[in-house]
Parts: sequence; structure tokens; C-alpha cells
Amino acid sequence: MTEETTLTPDINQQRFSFVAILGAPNAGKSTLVNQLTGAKVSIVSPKAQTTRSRIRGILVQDDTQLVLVDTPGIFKASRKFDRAMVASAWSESDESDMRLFVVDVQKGITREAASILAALKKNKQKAILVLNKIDLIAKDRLLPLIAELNMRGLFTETFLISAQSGENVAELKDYLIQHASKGMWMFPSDQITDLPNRLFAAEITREKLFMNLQQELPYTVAVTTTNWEEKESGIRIEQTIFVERESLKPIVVGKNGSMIKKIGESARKELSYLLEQPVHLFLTVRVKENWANDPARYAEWGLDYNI
Ligand SMILES: Nc1nc2c(ncn2[C@@H]2O[C@H](COP(=O)(O)OP(=O)(O)OP(=O)(O)O)[C@@H](O)[C@H]2O)c(=O)[nH]1
Ligand SMILES: [Mg+2]
Repeated sequence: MTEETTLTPDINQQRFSFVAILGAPNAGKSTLVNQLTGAKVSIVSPKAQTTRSRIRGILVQDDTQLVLVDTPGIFKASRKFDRAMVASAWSESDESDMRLFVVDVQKGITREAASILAALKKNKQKAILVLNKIDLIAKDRLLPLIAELNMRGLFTETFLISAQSGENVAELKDYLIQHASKGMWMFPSDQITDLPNRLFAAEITREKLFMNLQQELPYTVAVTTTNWEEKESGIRIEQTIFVERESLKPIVVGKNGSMIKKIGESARKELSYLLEQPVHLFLTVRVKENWANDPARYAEWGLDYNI
């Protein structure tokens, strides 16, 4: 506590901004949020549409606090649950002081990227262009992409980064800090995310499902933390994994329980590391048809059910 009072600047000196991170699925938005905050606040996987809702990472430097709003990759949504995600992403963008538009340089202007560009234009929103994954292609191949994107008059600045290795991320961070507005901090100086522990722990397990299950399967699962007990021997966490159909259950459980064991083991290890104490994790797999249409699921994530 004493440390916090020394770190939090005088109210008159505080600077504060929301920064929305937009971009096509898989562009590296969550990786960037983690790199900027220097912590794991948002889960990352090689599969597109990993982030399901708004996740906030909080960054403090000197007098400035930035809230980085990671959003789901925006795409033409057909499922209601997905439409709720898209709506949530755009409302964050509307309310933000600054916006980053993240592009995977290897993929360039995909259909999804183009639809975000169109929406930015329609909403008359300016953004900072962040060309990501520059570790994957030769620098001279970037020039046509930079030129084409900047023709649109939407961007105030361009950064070329690798969110994964951290290349040029410090420059981007400095720029954001310098352009923050005057205003009161919204969070204590030592807080790195506004996601409650129970949701965060469920996200870690969901990341392991994304890593271990094949193809479309991860999109049909949801994870909820049902019990959280802090004991002297560590934290006891109970979670339920919901699958949409009976036939999917054996795939998640695996032969003789091998898959669920593997997923539980890697989630437990990471949670122990991140929470800095022993974790005992208990996973149950349940069938719940249409979990994606369950109002409770929307409420848990702050999504609008009546979209
Ligand atoms: N080589 C390379 N890979 C990266 C970089 N940034 C992210 N990735 C990888 O790209 C994949 C997608 O990264 P995410 O951060 O999950 O992407 P996202 O934009 O949050 O994706 P959604 O949540 O699905 O919208 C992961 O496998 C990352 O490890 C980078 O700078 N270089
Ligand atoms: Mg993401």
C-alpha cells in the first residue's frame, strides 16, 4: 500500500486514456496487449477468433495510465454471440481516445481488415496504424502495403513492429504515453487487468483447449469457474467445460481421460506460475446445447444479449 501511494501521482498531474486495439482475427492484438503491459492479460493462440470479449490491460508509466482494450477480431458475424462481440468491440472503439489498427503484414488487407477500415471511415474515426509480424517478411516488401494503407487518410501515424519479439514496441508505447489525455486514473497503480481472477482462470483453460483441440472444436466450448478457494496449501479451482453436443464430450475427455488430463495439467502449471502459488485445478466436462445462447454467458462477459 505504501508503495502505491508513492507511485500514484498527484491528481492534477494524472494523465489517462483508453486505447482500443482493433484488427482482423489473428493479427496479433492480444500478443501486443501482453507485450505492452509486460504481463499476460489476454490469451493467445494460433487459431483465429481466440479472444471472445473485451479484455483490458492496464499500463502505467510516470504520470500516465493507459487502458489497452483488446477486442475480438472483427468479422461479419452470423451467430448472435459473435454479433454481441462485434458490437462490444465497436462501442469500445467509439469511447476510446486512441485506436490502434493492427495488421498482420503477411496477410495484408484481408476481407476482415477491409471491413474494419470501412467502418473506421464511416464512423469518421482516426487510428494509429500498427503493422505487425515484421519478423516474418523482408522489410522492402512492406513499402507497398504501407503506401496502400496510408492512401486512405485514416491514420495519424505508422509503426512497424513485432508484437511477439517486442521489436519497436517500446517506441509505440512511448508514443501512446505522450499522447494520453489529461485525466484521473481509473485503476490503482499496481493493477494490470480488470478481469476478475475467476474469469481470468477460465480464459487460461480456454487457451489450452485452443492449443490442444483440432480444427473447429475449440469454438464450440466454453469454460466457467465454479469454485475458488484459497487455502494454505494453495488455491483450489473448480471449472466446468461446456460442450455443445454429447458427441464432442469424448473428444475433449480423450482416450482414458488423456486429453482432459493434458489440458488440465498445462492450465494448472500456467495458473500456478501466474498466481504465484500452488494451484489445484479440477475440470468437469458437461454438455450444454446452445451455451452460446445462454444469457448467463453474455452477462458474465458484459456482452449485450439483446443485440
Ligand atoms: N511471427 C509472429 N507471430 C506473431 C506476432 N504477433 C502475434 N503472433 C502470433 O499470431 C497468432 C495470433 O496472435 P493473437 O495475439 O492471438 O492474435 P489476435 O489478433 O488477438 O487474434 P484474435 O483474438 O483471434 O482476434 C499467435 O500464434 C501469435 O503467437 C509477431 O509479431 N510475429
Ligand atoms: Mg486476441
